[in-house]
Amino acid sequence: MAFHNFRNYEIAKILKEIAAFLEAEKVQFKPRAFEKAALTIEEMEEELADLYKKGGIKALEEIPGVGKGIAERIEELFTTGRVKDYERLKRKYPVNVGELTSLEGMGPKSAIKLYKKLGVKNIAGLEKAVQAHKIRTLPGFGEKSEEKILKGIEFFKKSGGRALLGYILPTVRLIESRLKKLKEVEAVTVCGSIRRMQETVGDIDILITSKKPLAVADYFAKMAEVTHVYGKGETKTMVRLNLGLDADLRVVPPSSYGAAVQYFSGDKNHNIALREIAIKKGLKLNEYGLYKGNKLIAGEKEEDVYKALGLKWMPPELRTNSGEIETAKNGELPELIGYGDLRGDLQTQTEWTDGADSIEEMARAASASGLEYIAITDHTKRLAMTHGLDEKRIVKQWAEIDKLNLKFKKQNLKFTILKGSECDILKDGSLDLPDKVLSQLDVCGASVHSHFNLSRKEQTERLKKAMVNKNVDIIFHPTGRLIQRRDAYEVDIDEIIGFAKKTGTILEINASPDRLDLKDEYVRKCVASGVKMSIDSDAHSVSHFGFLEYGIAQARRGWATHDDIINAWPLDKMLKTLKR
Ligand code: DGT
Ligand code: CA
Ligand code: CA
Ligand code: ZN
Repeated sequence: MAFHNFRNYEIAKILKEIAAFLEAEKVQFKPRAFEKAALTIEEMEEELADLYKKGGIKALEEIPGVGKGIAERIEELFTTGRVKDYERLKRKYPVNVGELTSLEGMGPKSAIKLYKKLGVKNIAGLEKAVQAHKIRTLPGFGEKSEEKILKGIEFFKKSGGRALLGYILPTVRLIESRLKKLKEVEAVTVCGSIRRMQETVGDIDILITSKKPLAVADYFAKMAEVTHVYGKGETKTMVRLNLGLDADLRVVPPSSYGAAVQYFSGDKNHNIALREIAIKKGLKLNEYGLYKGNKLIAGEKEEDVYKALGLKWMPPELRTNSGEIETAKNGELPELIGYGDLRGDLQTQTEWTDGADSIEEMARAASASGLEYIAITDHTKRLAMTHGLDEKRIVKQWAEIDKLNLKFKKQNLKFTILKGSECDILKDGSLDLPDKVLSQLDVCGASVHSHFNLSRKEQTERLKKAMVNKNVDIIFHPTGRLIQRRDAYEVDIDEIIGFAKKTGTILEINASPDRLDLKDEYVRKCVASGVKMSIDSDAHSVSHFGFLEYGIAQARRGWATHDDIINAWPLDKMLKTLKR
């Protein structure tokens, strides 16, 4: 029987929608059960598809919060590719919940409520309702939510259907590894914005060489993730994936493979600049190769194309035509921080606040992923919804950390847990915990979670006041943006970077896929100013340490080296650079 591969986040999304539909139907209890199951599944590390293949429906029922009814629906999804109940409810409520819930703060429940009360079916309909001020009069909404919705709509329009890298990369890698295993495939490279590890991705560009291109095209078009085939042929196959993105598979001859990989890796501006260099040398560059007249002088390997143009090969993350070509000409490209270079992680949350796992579980997961140390940085009391730590609870946490470090020592586990905090910066720039507490930490991060709308001057002063505190080592997610959902707050970034240099404050590159804050442009400014940075996962569960890769990518796109990133250093050296 055919197996339909659905990833955990897709299953969770469907369950959440079912919950909202059932609530609209005024069904009792069930909505809550579906919602809880969705939350559990979202957080799970193991893919349900794998669990199901190994242990069938029994294995699904063993998941806490997943009862028989829900397990049956997941099984239906795997075996038939759909859930009948869900399809029926979707017909009854013809509203594009997926699109509406892509707006910040809009859950499936609100989406369906808007449909029931106002007939809103999608974002276009929602925009009309907002413009007619119909939202503010609805119970449970109001003027503030109307404004928020409008902001969300503006963001949606700007983002133009791009996906977060962190959201799609696991699936892209799965597809890549399956293609690699095919005997008809000789080489595979995922190019485009994904190879450059850009924070968002418009589509997926895959290049292969193969002697049996049609067999590969057939395989590609029939993958479980494919929802539509635009075209299929010897040289190009184009499909739509259930990720909501298109993927192109191009087949090129081995003699052109390097040139094609170069061309389709881009970016466009980098390519245009290379082409100009070729023209100046009396050569012609395109996706088939570098030519002198009709003679191919480079094409098989990407390195050869660069070399023939008088350039060193450069990591794809640098290719934006923002100085990398000139630098490569002079042979002075930076030695970028490597994907395996991090030794520690300086921002993690645990079940003491809004994290899902215990300190010990987080530490062991970090150790298993190759790290040598982590800082536990739970939120502080102002963030009451996360059950933020006050003076008393943080002292209790230290006792547990001491105990665990001792336990690890006895077990010969070379791993250190650091006492830390993600201390809230209050409106006036003072901190949410007193200095006599903060001074006892190993590492203290501080961040803004409120009053995003201060003037540029006030916000800058607020951050500077926190930075001048000698107990504050790192500013976490320094600009507060959420990609495609919330703009950065107004702040004078040059002033902040200058002040970080002056006060010896570290600025964070938050690796969470929707933050990536600092962004690449600002990382580059820090590098130029000699301001040190940390790359932190901001993990809220054991499965989040994988985020570090996106933070490293962002650092690389900002030209950062090993020397710029303090948690790439051994623990002792890292601690010595902190202010305390
Ligand atoms: P995306 O898909 O919007 O996230 O960004 P890319 O960079 O993957 O762009 P895409 O998929 O449109 O094109 C893939 C690569 O093909 C791109 O990185 C560079 C190359 N390319 C596309 N259009 C042009 C062009 O007009 N001129 C040149 N020289 N190269 C181009
Ligand atoms: Ca692309
Ligand atoms: Ca493309
Ligand atoms: Zn935070």
